[in-house]
Amino acid sequence: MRTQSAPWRAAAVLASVLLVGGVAACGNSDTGGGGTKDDGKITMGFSQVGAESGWRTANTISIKEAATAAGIELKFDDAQQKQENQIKAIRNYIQQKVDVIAFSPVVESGWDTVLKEAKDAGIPVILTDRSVDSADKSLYKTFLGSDFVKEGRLAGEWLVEQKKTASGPVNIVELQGSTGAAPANDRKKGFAEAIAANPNLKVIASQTGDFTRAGGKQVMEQFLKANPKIDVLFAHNDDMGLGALEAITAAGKVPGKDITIITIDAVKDGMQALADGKFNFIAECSPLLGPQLMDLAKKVKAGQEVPTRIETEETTFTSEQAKEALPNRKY
Ligand code: GYE
Repeated sequence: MRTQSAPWRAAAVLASVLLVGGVAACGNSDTGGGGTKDDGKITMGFSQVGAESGWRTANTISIKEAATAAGIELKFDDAQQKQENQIKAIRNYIQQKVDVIAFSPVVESGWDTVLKEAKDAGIPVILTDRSVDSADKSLYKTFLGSDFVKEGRLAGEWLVEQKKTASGPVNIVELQGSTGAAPANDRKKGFAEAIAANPNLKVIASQTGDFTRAGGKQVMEQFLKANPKIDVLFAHNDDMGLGALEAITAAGKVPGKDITIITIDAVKDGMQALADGKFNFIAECSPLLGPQLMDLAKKVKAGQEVPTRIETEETTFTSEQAKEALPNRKY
């Protein structure tokens, strides 16, 4: 019987060698410079901005679902739009020796110290959705997310086209996203660059509404009180635009007619408002970053090279296009 078991044993040894090799190829080797656990499973610590908007909710769902689908253990923290909470969460993940840290930085500045701590601990960092302004690009492996300047530019270019025959001044109010956030800085910049093509187009007031409906409503009320003639609202996201709708209606004006409304994101509620003619134009920003993020985490952990910048594909919507797209909209 011994002679019969020998080939079987050889096969078993071979299988276990292949298995170990396979697991290493799937990302448990040390080459990723990552965490120190060796249980064959990737653990990701993710620090989310908050739950400020429909976009954010869809983004969180995408990340959680994709982690489960990819077999990645996800530690998730909601920072409630506060940088100090994100720094705390990242330090916790470093202490827990997770394999990969991913986060969506609430603001652009002030990350160098904590990112250096992660680097020194050998834990790779992936930025998703929003970026940081760190000069040292070696502090993170890659940035997966949208081109926010382009989104602002697309919004502005649409307006330039709409108002090309305007003979007098077109008064624009702007609801900015959270102060210091990359999408707020960049969307403002892209929009300003585009509308510079027509000197009639003027931003007469610009303030943060913190990316929330409540913020959008409150700031729009102030805008309406202070400015008798508002022709256009540019809101840095759908939620602020949706909040502003209430203020505009309460002021006796018809949104989408008396005031042209342009937003960014294209979440379902925004798309509904666009289809209903209350909004006039949306530049899309996709929150469905989960599957790509998990894929990147596996690659980074396996020590594979990844592009330092991965841009999300996006489009724009008019009211007619929103009507068509709405039935198939996932978020
Ligand atoms: O546009 C907004 C959210 O960072 C792209 O954050 C994201 C922005 C999104 O609160 O709705």
